Amino acid sequence: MELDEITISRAIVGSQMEKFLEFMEMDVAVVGGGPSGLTASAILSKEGYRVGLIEKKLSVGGGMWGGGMMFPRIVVQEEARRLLDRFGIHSTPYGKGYYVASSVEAVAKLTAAACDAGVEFFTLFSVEDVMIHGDGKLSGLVLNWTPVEMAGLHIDPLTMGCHVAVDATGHDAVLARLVERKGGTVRVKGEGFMWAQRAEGEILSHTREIFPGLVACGMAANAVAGEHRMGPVFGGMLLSGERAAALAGSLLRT
Ligand code: 48H
Repeated sequence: MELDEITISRAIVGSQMEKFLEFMEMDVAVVGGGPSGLTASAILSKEGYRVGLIEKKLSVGGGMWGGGMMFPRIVVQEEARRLLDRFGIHSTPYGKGYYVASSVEAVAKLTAAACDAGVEFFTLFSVEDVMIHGDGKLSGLVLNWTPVEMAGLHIDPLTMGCHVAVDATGHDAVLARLVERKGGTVRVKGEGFMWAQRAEGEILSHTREIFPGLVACGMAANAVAGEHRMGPVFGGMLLSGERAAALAGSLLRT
């Protein structure tokens, strides 16, 4: 066949613009493509919701790629092992109740599960604000291209509407802080010292709707709550993503 560069360009721009327009109104906008966001989006999409995953970087995976101090391994505890199995991530037992997995495989399989479930990815999109109108509920995101943000260009953003947003932005808890800064009823206490047992034990109670229409999950949930950090044990991130999906699902059904 004869290849034509213009057709190739039209295919890329046309199909992505179609998706962008389709997702101008979505059920759930998951912001952040780390382990908690990938888990939440894969589960919600599999349940039939229209889910967009907004990620400011070029690739998803967040802080999981690097494992612990660049050793590409993660540890997952017994309680979350079923999620490794659910996503087909191989693991090896290490002592009683610890499982070790490849961080690369974990990111790849979570991402593949999200793709298979129908999640639409918007990479290099950076959330810089949120929409909250008179009803006091978060109703959408304000976004710009990450390169625009990096270059410090003065270019106005665009918006995408959503019924529920999930703050899966990790340590920075970006959405929670945006709402707090503009006078919303969220208070971000900031994350505490390393204490894996406590941080992993409490993360599910911190995974909650922190503002109408906004669910915090993963490290963002712990940062909002002033909870400790846990280092490279990732069970809590997967469990928190699963819980965020359940919460978002129930918000969508009410
Ligand atoms: C779009 C954004 C924006 C924005 C950020 O950090 P993550 O991996 O988040 P989690 O919570 O799923 O996982 C945390 C885990 O990786 C970790 O760091 C742990 C367990 N640490 C423990 C410890 O003690 O240190 O991913 C967050 C993602 C990243 O990919 C960001 O690029 C993205 O969110 N993001 N995307 N718009 N404004 N801000």
